[in-house]
Amino acid sequence: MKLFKLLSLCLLTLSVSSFALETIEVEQKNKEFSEKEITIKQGDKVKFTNQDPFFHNVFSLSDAKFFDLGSFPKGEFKEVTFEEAGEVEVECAIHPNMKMTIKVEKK
Ligand SMILES: [Cu+2]
Repeated sequence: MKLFKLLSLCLLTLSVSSFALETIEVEQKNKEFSEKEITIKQGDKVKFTNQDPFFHNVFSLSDAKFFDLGSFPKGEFKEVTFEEAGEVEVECAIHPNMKMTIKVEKK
């Protein structure tokens, strides 16, 4: 009986850790990303929130993740899921100086 309890505890821990996908928030404020570089795991999401009183258009041309969120105004956010491992360079189409890196680690 004790062994059974231990086993089920192990299984529970395993399933929680393999399904716990994270959402990491990155703000766009003062024409900058709030993080210059983040490291996430495959399957994690990044939530891009615009905190500036003007539009941003977050995108990436990287092989590991190609996306274009379009321009969105203050207070709005868009989420991107990173399924593939690799390095993703994120930029803003409206402000060429805005850049950040997302490192996606293998799960
Ligand atoms: Cu911008």
